[in-house]
Order: sequence, then C-alpha cells, then structure tokens
Amino acid sequence: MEKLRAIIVPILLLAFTGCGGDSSSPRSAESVTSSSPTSSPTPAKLIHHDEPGPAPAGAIEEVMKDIKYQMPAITAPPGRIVIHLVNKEVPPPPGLCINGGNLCKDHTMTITDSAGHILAASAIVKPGHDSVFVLDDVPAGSYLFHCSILAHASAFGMKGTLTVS
Ligand SMILES: [Cu+2]
Repeated sequence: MEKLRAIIVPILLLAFTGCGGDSSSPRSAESVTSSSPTSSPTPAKLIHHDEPGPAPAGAIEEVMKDIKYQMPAITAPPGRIVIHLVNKEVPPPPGLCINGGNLCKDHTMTITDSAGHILAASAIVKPGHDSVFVLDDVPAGSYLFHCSILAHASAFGMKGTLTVS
C-alpha cells in the first residue's frame, strides 16, 4: 500500500506542473477586437504586376541610383499607374555582392499606406536592369514607397511618397 502511494503522488505532481502557466488565452481575442476608430480605412491591397519589355508611353520613370530614388515624390491621377523602375547602379565589383546584401545594389519599390501596411511590391531590379511596375485601380490617397532590400530605406533613405489625386 505504501509503495502504491509512492508511485501515485509523483504522477499527480507531474500532471499539475504539466498544465501550469496556461492562463493567457483571452489575450489574443482582445487584440483582434481592439481597433482604433480614428484610423482612416485601409485601401485594399493594390493589384500589381511586373511586365517584361519596354515601358509603355506615359509611364512614370523612376531612376534608382546611389541607393536613392531620383524622384522621391511621385504624383499621379487615380486608376492605373505605370512606373518604369530603372536601376542605374554600377554593378558592384566581384566579391562585394553577397547573398543579395546592401552592396549588391539591387532595388525594389514597395508601396505602403501611411501606417506601413504593404499594398504592393515590385520585383527585384538588378543594377543595369529595369522593370515595369503596374498598379491597377489605385484610389486617391497618400502612399509611401521604399526599397525593401535590407537597410536601403532605413540607413540610406531609399524611400519616397506617392500622391494620387
Ligand atoms: Cu534598394
């Protein structure tokens, strides 16, 4: 009898410690329902695609050089917006470009709302290459854009504004 109790007690202790610390379940539900009523409605994710070939007439040309957008403020009417992304960086010498790092000088254009939510993102454009970045049905509003490659936006200031009106 004494021997049996010696076995059962440690099992019970194990059972209690095993399910301890599980007291935080309501937290996730709370964060889902809490939304700030003052924020403006987020536009739907922009429909975009990267088209091969030369830029069509009327495209906005954005030259990317020295880890900067040469035109940091773009304005366009609502609707279809075509941006010709031209990477005019000199390709880095062999050995400097490691795993798509900052020094590869690859660039993108990622468009966000003012809160930083990503609405559209271009393909990566390598030095000496270009890409046609098409945004369909863009509603009027103020948008931000930046290069998504590592520290190009944060450390080099590769960012800008897109005003659609
Ligand atoms: Cu970049």
